[in-house]
Amino acid sequence: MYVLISNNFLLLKASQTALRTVSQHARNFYFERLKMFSKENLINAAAQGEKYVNSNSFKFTIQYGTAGFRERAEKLPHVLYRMGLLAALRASVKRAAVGVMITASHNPEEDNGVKLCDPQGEMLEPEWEVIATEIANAKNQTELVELLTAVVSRNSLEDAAQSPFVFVGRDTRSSSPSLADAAIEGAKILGAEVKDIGIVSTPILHFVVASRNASGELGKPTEEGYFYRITSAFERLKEMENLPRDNGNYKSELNFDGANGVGAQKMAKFNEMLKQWLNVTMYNTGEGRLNFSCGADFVKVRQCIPEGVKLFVDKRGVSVDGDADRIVYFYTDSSNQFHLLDGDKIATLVAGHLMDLVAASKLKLNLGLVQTAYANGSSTEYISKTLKVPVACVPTGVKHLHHKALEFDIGVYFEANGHGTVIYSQKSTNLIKQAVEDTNLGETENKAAQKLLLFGELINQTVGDALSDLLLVETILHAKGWSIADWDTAYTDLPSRQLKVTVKDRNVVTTTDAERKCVLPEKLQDKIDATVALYEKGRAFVRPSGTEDVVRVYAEASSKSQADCLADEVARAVYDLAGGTGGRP
Ligand code: G16
Repeated sequence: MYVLISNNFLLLKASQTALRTVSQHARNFYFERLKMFSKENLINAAAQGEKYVNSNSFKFTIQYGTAGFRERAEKLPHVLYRMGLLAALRASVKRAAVGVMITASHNPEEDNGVKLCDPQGEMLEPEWEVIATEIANAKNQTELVELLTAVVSRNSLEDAAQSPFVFVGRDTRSSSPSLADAAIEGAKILGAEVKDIGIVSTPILHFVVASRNASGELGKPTEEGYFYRITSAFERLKEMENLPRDNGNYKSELNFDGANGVGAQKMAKFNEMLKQWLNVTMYNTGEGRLNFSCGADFVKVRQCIPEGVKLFVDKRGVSVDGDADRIVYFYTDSSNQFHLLDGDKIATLVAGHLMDLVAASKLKLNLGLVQTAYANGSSTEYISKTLKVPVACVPTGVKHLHHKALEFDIGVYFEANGHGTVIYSQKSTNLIKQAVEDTNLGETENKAAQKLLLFGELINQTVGDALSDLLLVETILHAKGWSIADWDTAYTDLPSRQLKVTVKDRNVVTTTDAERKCVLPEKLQDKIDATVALYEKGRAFVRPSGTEDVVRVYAEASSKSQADCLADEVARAVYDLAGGTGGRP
């Protein structure tokens, strides 16, 4: 008995001590949290980042461009560390998870970069792009601490007590793991809980972030959750259609060019999960150099079959880019002529199909399409005159298209380079769900609503997603019983040509009117106008790239040779008036 009492006494004592220790930990934890963004911790964070700085780090200014920072990989470690710091601050301000994606997308293997993703899977807010640029370029620790302190005080984060949450993903570049480590260290030093999701496509990272903040509405916030959501919707749409695997002119064979990047790895997973429906032959799966003579950007700009791909007449070929957020289709006809079906063709196919479903469902939803200046003139004419869909034009960059697309109940947006998606407003989703559950609705209306709902799940609505877009296109072609040539007959693209001009400073070129008019340098637009006037159906514009150190030139005209000549002339005008370097084009 004595022993028992004694034991109980000891146990009581032990649990009191344990409780004290636990509450001490909790207090420490609380105070640690309070110190997350204290001046002391910001100074410490800036000091810890010094190991990523070298004598060349500040010899150049880096800009948050069309989709984040992009540079030669060796110039980026300090930028990535600082973007880790920024991500922790951003997550605290938004009180939600954010994402950091290490990638330079379509750029060469030697480049790398970072795209920051906001809580709903959208691109970083423009105001914060400015902050990101300042922080990336801070010349020394003092300047960096000042900038961080300004963010903390502007957003009253001094007492932030909740640990921010940051997802980090990366592409397959050899420089990506160490850059991801730098970003992770930066985020952690400011108290963030970091989930490293390894090698993923950019759209998977965006989905995972959105999904974690959507309280289960999008499924699990993991790569598996992404595959599950998309493949389930794909299979349920197939079940509803109840058609054979090959339907009419639609055949299940597909030739896939993975750009030697992450898209190939993730497509292999879809391939395995959906082999009942698709017969995919994979090329450029990682055996060659990333984006080199292959991938969506190469195919779009060069308008030819990517290296290594064997294509039979009228068979579908498809290319994605280095981080699998862009997609283009292509084929060759019986006269060995190459045909490109780019983002414009995808947009028209998708918009047309969704419009038919909206009409069949009798739901009152307005559908609109968003393009950029790169959209082929024929596509814009087809959308407005044949599809009779409202069409808007915005500057290059998914963030601009996404923003505009939010104005519609169903917003379809695609850049000609194959970057795009569809977004349903909350109102549309609610109306569609109600229609699906409405037992009084006719069978046709109800089925159309069910399909609209499933398309909304098949589509990665957070951002352009090459693989989700691929399954979307395949589903529509299958349902229509169309070959790629059938799809291509909707309208004929005007021949076009894109060129790059290297200049001393690409920022001397500024534009307006959704990049269709050049403001500076003076006289450049006059020269473009005068040149364009000489070409039948001529149109051309120039703009500074936001991902490469070049000025881009786009031209279209009634024939291929005319488009080529027009592009060459405009490129020479850029070279002459905007400080061209190297040989004159
Ligand atoms: C990024 C953007 C796209 C943009 C492209 C080219 O794509 O996400 O919206 O069209 O850059 O931009 P720029 O002409 O300014 O270089 P990605 O696939 O490279 O990330």
